[in-house]
Amino acid sequence: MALTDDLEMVALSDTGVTREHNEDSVYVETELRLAVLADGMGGYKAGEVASALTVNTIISELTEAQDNDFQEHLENELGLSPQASALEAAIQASNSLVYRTQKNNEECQGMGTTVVAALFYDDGLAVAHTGDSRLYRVREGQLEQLTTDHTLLQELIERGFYTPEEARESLNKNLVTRALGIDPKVAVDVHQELASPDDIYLLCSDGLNDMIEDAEILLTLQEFSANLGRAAQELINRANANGGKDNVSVALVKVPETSKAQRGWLTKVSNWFFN
Ligand SMILES: [Mn+2]
Repeated sequence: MALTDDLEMVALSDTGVTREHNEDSVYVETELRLAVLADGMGGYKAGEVASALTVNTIISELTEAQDNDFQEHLENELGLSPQASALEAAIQASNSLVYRTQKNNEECQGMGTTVVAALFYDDGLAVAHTGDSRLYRVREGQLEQLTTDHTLLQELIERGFYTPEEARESLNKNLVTRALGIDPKVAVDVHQELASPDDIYLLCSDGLNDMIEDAEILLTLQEFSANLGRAAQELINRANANGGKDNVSVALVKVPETSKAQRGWLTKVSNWFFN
């Protein structure tokens, strides 16, 4: 049995306190073991079209790839797993669709969207993102951000112009340098991670991490780790309590703790080594 065979997954989205529309889309597809989140932009209606198109396209492309056992994605010169490669292809497909829709419909002009997705398989996951929607992981009491924002601000931090603390106070912090739907092709960051028992993965839109500090995200996830649905609701409540200036969306995925059987086996192995 693989580590990711029995995941717990939830998704939740909220308009927030000050916005009138929710342009985020978030979904967890348990059969696929996929969590995907998109934060649309482009004004009235267009943003929500872009994010919904993206999430739906990624799900349908990956469903098809999985039905074909990822055969189309077996060969990959970048050393990506078939699942990671399929995830990237699915994001490229959604980029083309958003791009064409934007070009062909006047009311959709200028629309775009961020995306972050985690596809779990075997003992790990493929991670892909474009823009400033994030993936975090809680492991052994630590919160770690597994994606790097594609924003002007992040570029300035990397060049040493800002510390992350100064960045939080800065004005143009939401200026993304990459998004889906803007050009016929998009640059997607893709990588693979190994999972551990008890890991919690959090996908979120900037409406969460702009409103609450990483330390509070960690505390909330630890406090409510036994009830993921409650944890998701608490994160959103806290973002809204701090002003809720943007739509706020989260997806949570929990890897089961080591089963007793596995623990017995691990004890046996460690006894061989340490006795
Ligand atoms: Mn947002």
